[in-house]
Amino acid sequence: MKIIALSTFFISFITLSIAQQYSLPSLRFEYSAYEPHIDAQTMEIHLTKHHQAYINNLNKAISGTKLESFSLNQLLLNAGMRSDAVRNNAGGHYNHSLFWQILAPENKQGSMSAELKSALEQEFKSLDSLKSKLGAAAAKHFGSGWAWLIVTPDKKLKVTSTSNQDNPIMDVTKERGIPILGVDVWEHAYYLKYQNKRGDYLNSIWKLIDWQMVSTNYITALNDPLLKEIADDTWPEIKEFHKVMSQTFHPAEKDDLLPLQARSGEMLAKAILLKESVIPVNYQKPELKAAMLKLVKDCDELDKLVKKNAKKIVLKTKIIQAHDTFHVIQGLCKD
Ligand code: MN3
Repeated sequence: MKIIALSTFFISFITLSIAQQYSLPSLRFEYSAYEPHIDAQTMEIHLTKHHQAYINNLNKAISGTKLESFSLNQLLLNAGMRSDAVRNNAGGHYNHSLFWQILAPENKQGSMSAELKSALEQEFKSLDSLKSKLGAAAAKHFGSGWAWLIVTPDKKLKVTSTSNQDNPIMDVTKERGIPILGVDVWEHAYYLKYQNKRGDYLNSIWKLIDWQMVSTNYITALNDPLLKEIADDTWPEIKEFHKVMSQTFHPAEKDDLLPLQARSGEMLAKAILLKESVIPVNYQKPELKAAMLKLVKDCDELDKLVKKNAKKIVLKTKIIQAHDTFHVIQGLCKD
């Protein structure tokens, strides 16, 4: 009996330690603390019913799949490859977690850091102008969605909006970056108190924004490796080249030259596309241009050797060289 109990315990322990289970975060203050701008009932239903439902549905959607071992950021980054259930509910969980974090009652808010203040002034001239930009992005949004203040891959601030539970981390979004402030523009966020007066809700929400928290998010976002992942993701030509390089180079390492022999022309074409692509702003430097030219030259030589039926050892030496050049390019794309 004891043995069975112990092994059952052990199995559930193992399952628990591998499976990713999301859970509801706590609010920083009581439901009523956000009044009169957001009423207690709205806060409670929003957190315990709406947010909880995103979490339940997300856990259900990933349960028993390889997505259980993915981080939330990984789920968001490649949202375009996920089911609607994962995309909507991972977004719903991330977006609401950020929303609760940046809200605080008027007398409990910290002040804005000098860094964020200066970045805001540089981008928007004044806090008032940011508020009206973000308010306009939210107000003109058709249907349900979010308005955002994000840090872009080139480390600038930008106002954007997304539909449903999408957010700017996702590859399905046009303007990408890490959100540091998000405003929920779903009716469930304001309807009990404001009914159809979305504009009044949007004016009031500013009274609840904790700028100290947004300042912390700003510094965190600037240093977050996720920003580089988003930048790479917005450079499709390097992803495309990387794919064909790894699918030909790794077999070649094991003396299987067939994939390379079949795809050397494609590799050359993708190296040319890469050289001619728009390099993300924060990677632009002369060494990178030079390395990309060298890559085209390497791939061109490789393609010619393949077409001349060169010996395996010659092809292998040459693809190692092209692979080294690509490594130089990747190295130059680190901040
Ligand atoms: Mn909501």
